[in-house]
Amino acid sequence: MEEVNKKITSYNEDSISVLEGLEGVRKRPAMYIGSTNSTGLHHLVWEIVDNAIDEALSGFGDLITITLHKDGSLSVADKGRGIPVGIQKQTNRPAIEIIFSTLHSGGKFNDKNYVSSAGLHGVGASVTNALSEYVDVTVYRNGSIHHIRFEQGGKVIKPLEVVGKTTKTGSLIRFKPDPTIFSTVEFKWETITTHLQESAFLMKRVRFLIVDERTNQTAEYYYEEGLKEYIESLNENKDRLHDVITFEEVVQGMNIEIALQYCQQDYNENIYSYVNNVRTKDGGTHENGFRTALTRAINDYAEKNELLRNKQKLEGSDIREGLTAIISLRIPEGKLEFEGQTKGKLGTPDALSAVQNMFYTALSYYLAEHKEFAVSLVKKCLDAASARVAARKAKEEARGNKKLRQEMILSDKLTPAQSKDYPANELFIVEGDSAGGTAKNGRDRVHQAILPLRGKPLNTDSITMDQMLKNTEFATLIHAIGAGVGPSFDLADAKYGKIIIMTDADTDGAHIQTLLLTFFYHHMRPLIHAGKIFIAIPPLYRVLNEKTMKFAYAWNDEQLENAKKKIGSPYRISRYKGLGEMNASQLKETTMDPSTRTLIQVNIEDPLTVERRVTVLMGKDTTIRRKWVEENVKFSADDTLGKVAV
Ligand code: 0RA
Repeated sequence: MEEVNKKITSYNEDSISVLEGLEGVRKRPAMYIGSTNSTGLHHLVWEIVDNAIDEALSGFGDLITITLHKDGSLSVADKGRGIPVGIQKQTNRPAIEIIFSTLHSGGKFNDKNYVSSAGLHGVGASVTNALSEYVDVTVYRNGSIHHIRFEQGGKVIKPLEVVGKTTKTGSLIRFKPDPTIFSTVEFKWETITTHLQESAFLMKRVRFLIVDERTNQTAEYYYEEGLKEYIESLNENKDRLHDVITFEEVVQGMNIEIALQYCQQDYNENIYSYVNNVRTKDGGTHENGFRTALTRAINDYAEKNELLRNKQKLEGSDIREGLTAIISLRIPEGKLEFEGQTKGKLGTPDALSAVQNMFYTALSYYLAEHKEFAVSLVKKCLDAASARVAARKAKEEARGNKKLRQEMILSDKLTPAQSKDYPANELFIVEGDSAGGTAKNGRDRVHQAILPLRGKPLNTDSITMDQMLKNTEFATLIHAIGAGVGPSFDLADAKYGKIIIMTDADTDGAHIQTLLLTFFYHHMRPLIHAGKIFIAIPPLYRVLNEKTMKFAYAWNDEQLENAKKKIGSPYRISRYKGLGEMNASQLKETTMDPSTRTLIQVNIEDPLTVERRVTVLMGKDTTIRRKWVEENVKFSADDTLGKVAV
C-alpha cells in the first residue's frame, strides 16, 4: 500500500518551492499566526493540536496528550490513524513531509468531512514547522514506527525512516519554537489548559491530558456531555433558573449543537458561537439563525398561549437577558465562508437557515412539552421588557434635566476634564482621596478627569442591581461616565475614550482593580469589549543619585538593577508603597502622562477565563492574580512597559 522506505535524495522543483513557502512564513510570521508574542507562540500549539482533534472528530483516537518539556519543547500525542507516510505521486515524497512543509496542505490529504481550525486558518502544521527550531515526528502506523525530523524552520534533517515495530496507531509531534522569531518562547500553563478545556467542552468524550514536566503539574479534561457541562461551568456561581437545555441535530451535512440556560441576576447575554471548534467571536450566520429562532419561538409560544397583552411583542434583547448559550456548528471545509478580514464571523448562508429551522422547531417543541418552564420564561422576558421601557423613559427625562446632570458634575467628587472632545478624554479612577488630590494636581486639565474612590467598591458579584445603584461610589461613577448602566448602557454616550483604574501596587490596590473590573464586566460590558478600560501601572522604585540628582524609575527588579547601573553610586532607592508617596509631578511623569506612562488594556475575550476570574481574582493570593493579569491582560500598542523613564 504505502511505500515508506523509498529513498529520496535530490530536491526537485516542488521541494524548492516548498522551502520558499516556509521561508515566507519566517519572513512574515504575523501574517500566519497573528503576532510573534505569547499569543502567536501558542498558535503553534493550536495548529498541532487541531490536527489531533480533527482525527478524533473523524472517530479515531479519544485521548490527546500534551506535554510541556523541560527543554522548552512541547509535544502532542494522539491515538488516531497516524499521519500518512506513503509516497505521494505528484511529488514523489512522503505525504508526511508534504504535510509539514506545504502551506494550506491540510485539505488535500483529507478524506474527512469536518476539519477544525486547519480549515479555518488554512495553514496547519507547516507553519509550526517553519517557526520552530526543530519538529520531531513519530508515527505509529501499519505495524511500524516511522520517524522524521525537521530543523531550522522546516528543513528535513532526518528523512522519513522506519525505526521499529508497533501494534499501536497514532502520532507524536514534538516541536521547539524558534527563539529568534518570538518575543517569548515560554509556553504558559494557564493559556494551554484554558484552551484545551474549551476544546474538551466542544469535543465531548475526547480526553485531553496535559503534563507540565517543568513543574510536575498535570490536568485532565474529559466531558461526557460537552456543551451541557460547558454551560454548567460558566454559570457555576450564578442563580440558575433551570437545568441546561441541549439540542443536537445534523441538517444538510452540518452538525448543530446548542445548549442554553437562563440565570436570574445576570441580565447580560452570554452567547458564544463556534464553527469547527473555533470560536466565532463576531458571530455570523449561525448565531443570527439562533437569535432569530429564539425570538420567534418564544414570541410565538407567548402569543399562542395568550401570555401577551394587546399585540405586545417581546424584543430580542428582552428574550436574551440572563441567557447563556453556546452554538457549536461543524461544517465541511468546502462550506466554510467568513465575512471580513478576521475569521471571527461566519458567512456561510446555509448555516443561517439550518440553525434557524432546527432551533425554532426544537425549542418550540421543548416549550410545548415544558409548560411550567415556558410560562415562567415568558414572564421573565415580560419583566425585562417593562424594565427596558422604564429605563428608556428615565434616560429621556435625565437628558431633559440638565440641572441634575450639572449637579452631579459639580459634585465634590469628580474633577472633570475641560475638553468636550469626549473620545480624547480620560477618566482616572483613583484609590483614595489623598492620591486623588495628587492626581488632580498632576493631571492634564484639558483631557484628564479624576474620580477618587473612598474605600473599597462593593463586589457586584454578590449584590443585586438595586443595591449597586444605591451605592454612592457606583452612582457617581455611572454619572461620570454618562452612558447609563446595565441593559440601558449605551457606549456611544460615554464621555471618555479611556477609563483608567489607578491604584496602589499592593494587595488592596489589586483587590480594588478586580472589584472595579467586576463592576464593568457586569454592568458596562461594552466598555471592556471596546477596549476602553485600562489599568495604570505606577512604578515600584525610584533610584536617585544624591550628588548628580539623576534619577530613574523601575517597574520591576530587572529594571531596578539596570537603573542602579545607569544612575551610578551613591544611589538611594525609594520603594513606592503607594501612589500617595509620589508628588504630583512624579505621578504625572510615571503614571499619567501618555508619552511616558505604562497602561495595560483590559481585554477579555474568552468566556472560561472570564468566569475563572471570579474565583481566581477575588481570592487573596496576589501571585495568582499577578500571573493572571500577565497572561490575560494584553498590553496596548502604545504602552511603555519595559522602559525606564529618566
Ligand atoms: C490525513 C489523512 C489521514 C490522517 C491524517 C491526515 C492525520 C493527521 C494527523 C496529524 C496529527 N495526528 C494526525 N492523525 C492523522 C487518514 C489516513 C488514513 O486513511 O488512514
